Amino acid sequence: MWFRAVAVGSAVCLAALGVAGCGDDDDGADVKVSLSEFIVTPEPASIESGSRTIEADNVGGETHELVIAKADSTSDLPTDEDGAVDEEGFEAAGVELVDEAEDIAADDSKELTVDLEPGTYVLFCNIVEEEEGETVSHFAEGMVNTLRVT
Ligand SMILES: [Cu+2]
Repeated sequence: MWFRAVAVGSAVCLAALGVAGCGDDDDGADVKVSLSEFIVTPEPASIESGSRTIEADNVGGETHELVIAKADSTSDLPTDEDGAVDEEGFEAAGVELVDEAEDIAADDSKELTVDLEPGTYVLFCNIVEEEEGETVSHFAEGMVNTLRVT
């Protein structure tokens, strides 16, 4: 499902290359989510409900992803021993996975179109990597934020 949204997003991105670049505000996304080490910033942070396009814009230097989950707060998300979000545990925790855009390379962006009901959504990157023998969870490092839908 997200694959199709990604393909559309990439086509828009390619078409915009050389004209205005990718990720400019004029591409029609309702929310632009900036991803970097290790911050997730939605702009705006509050939008109205309905079918909305969300652009995940990797402005950092590493590959990131954007996962959208419906939960009252970040602390509702179940985590595993690495400090990463345990997406397998969503149902038991009453958290709903809405959509995700994976493998967004540095300077790249992907777009999702999602139906958003009023409430709180948690936006995070759930990449876990090994760095010099240590496990680094992007979520645990701070790649999480919330989006309010009214
Ligand atoms: Cu990340």
